[in-house]
Amino acid sequence: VERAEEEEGDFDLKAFFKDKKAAVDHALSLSVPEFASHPRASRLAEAMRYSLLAPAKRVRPILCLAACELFGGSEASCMPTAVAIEMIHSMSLIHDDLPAMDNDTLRRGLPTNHVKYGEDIAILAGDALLSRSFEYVAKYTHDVPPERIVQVLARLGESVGVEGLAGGQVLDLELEGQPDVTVDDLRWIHRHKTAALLKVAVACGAILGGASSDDVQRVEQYAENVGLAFQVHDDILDVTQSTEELGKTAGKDADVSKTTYPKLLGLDGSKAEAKRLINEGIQLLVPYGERAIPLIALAKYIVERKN
Ligand code: GRG
Repeated sequence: VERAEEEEGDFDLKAFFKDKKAAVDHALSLSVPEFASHPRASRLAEAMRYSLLAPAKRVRPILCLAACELFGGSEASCMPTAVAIEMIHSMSLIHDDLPAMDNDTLRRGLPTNHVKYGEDIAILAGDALLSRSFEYVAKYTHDVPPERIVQVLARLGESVGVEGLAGGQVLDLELEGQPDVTVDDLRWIHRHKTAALLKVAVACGAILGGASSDDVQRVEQYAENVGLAFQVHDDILDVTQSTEELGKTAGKDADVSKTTYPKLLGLDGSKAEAKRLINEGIQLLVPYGERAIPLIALAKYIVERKN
């Protein structure tokens, strides 16, 4: 970790982030049409754009691009996949906020999709974003051998299924309000609900960039650590922001029925756990030397962010 930190010296994460985020935001704005061919169906396109283009950090697409570049791939060859991953993320947030799930009214500082467009349109906007993500990778990925594109499509599918987002969401719902949730249960939920998408972002970027299967496995493990740390940090923010910044704009509600890391490990224990996960993740990238600096800096950002 010390060696990684030394090498990171002059790297300007802010500038890297700004540049990548601008490229991703631009690509996202072009990725979904504004209208349907029947004007009365255009509300669907509007609802898709509303959630996809809402202000957000774009952590997953940026991780995807950085992983591709680590192995010598180009931003252009990876951008359709980076965009697709943000589409999947956006779908999961729309569905997560629905009355049948978390029943939230605010997301990314805006009314949730179903509050703005109605539950029917919100469900369909999520479905259409999910299918658009696969269509988008298949149609617009250029200058990459087709077998890599097939691998990306297979992994994207896997990341949403039983061993991905949907599975994680189910266990989360099943265990809500239960008294005997263990740290292992919590890890399973977060490995599936949160880490799976960060993992697939990094793995797909690496595959598109031409990484060997050993390298893909190594960066996937980095991403799993980052994903778990992301969630531990999120739980920490929930506690610190809802007590220290009560009434401010964070928009985070401490949900009393949920088991969280601070409840199981305490606040200091949770901070130590996040640090351990990030340090182990960073350690995995040390063999790549300077080229891994963006991914190392991203990992640190994950546990230093304030929202
Ligand atoms: C419908 C097939 C299907 C799957 C969806 C609802 C669901 C299943 C899964 C829930 C996934 C979920 C909401 C996970 C939480 C992920 C998370 C940490 C979100 C916050 O991500 P940030 O901080 O947010 O990157 P921004 O807004 O910056 O993108």
